[in-house]
Amino acid sequence: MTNYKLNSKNLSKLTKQVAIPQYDRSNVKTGIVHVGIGGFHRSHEAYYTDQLLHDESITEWGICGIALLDFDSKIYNTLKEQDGLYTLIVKELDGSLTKGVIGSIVDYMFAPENPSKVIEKMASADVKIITLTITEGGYNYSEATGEFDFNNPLIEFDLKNPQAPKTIFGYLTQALKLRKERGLAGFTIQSCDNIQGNGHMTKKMLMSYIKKAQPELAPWILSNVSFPNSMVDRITPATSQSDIIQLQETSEIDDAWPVVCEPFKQWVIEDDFIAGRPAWETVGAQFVEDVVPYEKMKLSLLNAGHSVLGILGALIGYNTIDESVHNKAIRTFLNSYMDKEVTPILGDLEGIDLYKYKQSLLQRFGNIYIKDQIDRICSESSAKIPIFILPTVNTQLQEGGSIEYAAFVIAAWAIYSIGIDEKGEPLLIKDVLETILKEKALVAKNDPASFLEVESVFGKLKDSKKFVDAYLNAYGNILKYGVEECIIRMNDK
Ligand code: CS2
Repeated sequence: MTNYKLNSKNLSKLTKQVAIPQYDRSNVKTGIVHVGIGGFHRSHEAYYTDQLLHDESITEWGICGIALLDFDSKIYNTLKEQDGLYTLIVKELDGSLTKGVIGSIVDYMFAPENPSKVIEKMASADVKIITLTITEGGYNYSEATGEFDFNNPLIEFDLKNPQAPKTIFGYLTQALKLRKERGLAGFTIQSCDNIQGNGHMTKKMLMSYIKKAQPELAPWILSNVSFPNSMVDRITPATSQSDIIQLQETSEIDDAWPVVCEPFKQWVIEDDFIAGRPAWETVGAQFVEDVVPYEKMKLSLLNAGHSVLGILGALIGYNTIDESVHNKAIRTFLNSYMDKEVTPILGDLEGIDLYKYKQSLLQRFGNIYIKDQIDRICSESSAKIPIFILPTVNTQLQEGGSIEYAAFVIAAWAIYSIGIDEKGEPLLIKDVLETILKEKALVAKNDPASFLEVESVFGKLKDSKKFVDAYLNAYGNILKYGVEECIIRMNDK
């Protein structure tokens, strides 16, 4: 089979096996600037938007993808070489692949190369929405103070260099300043990150920055920018070399960076778009008045479930999430965590059958074709745990409920942070707090409670005797019996 390098010119040569954009991309303007063009954006928002653009009367909602960090140069270069095109490979539950070339990213920029170009783009009249996937840690929120972290050197840099910033806060501030000066309307800033109240968080963090950087701009922002909350969902593992080869072998496409994902997708959005929005509901998104309950459900069941499977699985020596969930003891543990500790805090969710939701999660985690990497799940746990697990713990502590399973996972994470699994193999820890975590984890071998002193992760949790007792008990047991034996004992209780 002949393979063609994926780009606009070669699109028409692709004859089979793959769906291609059936709309004129050159006609599509960019109404959306998206910051953070990793795999998740490309399996989710860009996919929904591509579906939408198949209605050729819609020409104003193309995406301009921004690579914000130096680290993102590779994806930028790939998109540039491929005219913004990439293949989305959906790995169905029966192992078959559904492949489609996605065309909604019609423009792309590498921010470190030309910051003013990005600012101008955000400030241009066509742009109505800025969407973000900048990761949980990207919001510059300090768990210790509950506020914006002005000690971050990058923030200090942006305050001194407003025209050539490095963080999202610097970019948004400068773009909004230009819009105001030019008499243009504001825009919507829509976070698509896994954070409870992601719109509220974005607003709170941006306003803190603006009050320091450009205080006179603050009132204008409050009446000209909206920050809808949204719940986003689609499991998107890192693309592996074998995915790239499999695509070459099963299609005519030669794509340097396809995206792989599960069939499931969900996007629940608060309908608060100050400058208009695409009709994403026509392609499956849900617009609701209050997205908070959906976010809470997803973060505390799916994302926390991932962390549970990832951390326990990593210590046992597994590489992928499906291996972990197919271990009966871990699966039972996860079920108990979801039923005994998470479900009671969720209350009634109108229109949602929680039992079915939890069942569907187990099926999704168990998809053996996805091969979602435990390394991906455990990466940046210091930003994930405070969002995915600790809100559940704090609510349960207030209400006198069970915290035993969560405490076990935190103890396992403390042991994981030493960097060696139970077989004695090294663990790949990728975390901005890696050095601190490792230091604390080593001290914790003799004084386990000291791990809970990492205040930027745990806040004041170390002051709860109930939690600390459960954590110490779990820590000691894991070292003595190993994760699997411990959870078998817990499950038998
Ligand atoms: C994962 C998420 O990063 C993580 O730890 O839980 O990336 C998860 O796969 C997505 O939120 C699924 O929607």
